[in-house]
Amino acid sequence: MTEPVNVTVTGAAGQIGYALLFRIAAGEMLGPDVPVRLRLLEIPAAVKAAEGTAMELDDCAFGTLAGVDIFDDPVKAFEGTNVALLVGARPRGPGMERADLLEANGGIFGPQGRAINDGAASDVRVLVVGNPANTNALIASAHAPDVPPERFTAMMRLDHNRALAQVSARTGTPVSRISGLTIWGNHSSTQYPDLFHATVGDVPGAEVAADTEWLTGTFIPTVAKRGAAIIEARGASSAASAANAAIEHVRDWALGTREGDWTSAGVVSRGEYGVPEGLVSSFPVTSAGGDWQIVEGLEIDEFSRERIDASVAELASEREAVQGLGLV
Ligand code: NAX
Repeated sequence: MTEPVNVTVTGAAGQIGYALLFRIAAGEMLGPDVPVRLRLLEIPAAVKAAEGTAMELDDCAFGTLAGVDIFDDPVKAFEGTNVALLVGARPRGPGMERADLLEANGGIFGPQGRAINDGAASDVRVLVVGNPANTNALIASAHAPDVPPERFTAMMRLDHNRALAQVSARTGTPVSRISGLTIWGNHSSTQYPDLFHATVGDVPGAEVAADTEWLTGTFIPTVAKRGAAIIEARGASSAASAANAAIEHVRDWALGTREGDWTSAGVVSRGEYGVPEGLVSSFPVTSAGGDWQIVEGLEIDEFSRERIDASVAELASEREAVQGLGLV
């Protein structure tokens, strides 16, 4: 049997964790023939709940699950890890300022980055889900000087999938026949879902986007504010769709993106499309051989440029804030 892949999931007892772990264990993330060993990290108060989840994982008797270990210490949780899903984060509490939120998360993602640096396997790949995801990825990476920055990514796949679903609903085109969509920038309400390079069935995305009233009045805000709409309807934030997006992000990273298409992921900028170097921003990306590549050479018109710049400016100001706090 192949050697199991070590997968560390933080925030394992949370709602995304609950929607995620069973699918990873069932082989949906790395493939049906790849055994996984789960390493769950929680805060001490939630370890008991994580133990309950581990009991349920046992009870599924998944053929691809080689074992489950539970930790409340990041140093141990990331030992030998090949894939790290950083889901647990500090949510914004009532009256909490942005700087407080960034500082609280710095206290989580700094030590986790350090633990990954010191203990993870040399092929480690990291997906940050916990918000503010892009800046948390930046913080973790800054604490892992021995791990290439390309290995730290932030989840934009849920936004990407939300955009696909909206275009599908608008045009009646099956999702499988929509390609070339991009989410640019930050995982926040400033993100820019870009239809201009897409193909929707047999129609260029630019044609769908030509209805500017729908584009600016419905499509862009619906995608960008979908998280809030889910909370309003469900009384809780997105969980199953977020878990699904995390699985798809890692699956594509490990196994490659679909031929002739790209997806969106928060990856470190080397200055592509004018995004300042070092920011973890969403770009159009393909994956082959376990590495993301930014799709280059797309023409960006004024409409898109303005929106990309606004979201990237927000990322730059988050970086400035965490620099000011000494977190990067
Ligand atoms: P929950 O509050 O249900 O679960 C979070 C879990 O993390 C809790 O069990 C908590 O004990 C644990 N935790 C907190 N600090 C920890 C630490 N230092 N080490 C290990 N575990 C820790 O939140 P959930 O709904 O699961 O969401 C998790 C995160 O995902 C949140 O930050 C949320 O904002 C973010 N999201 C990101 C999305 C994205 O697209 N990037 C979309 C979905 C989601 O909103």
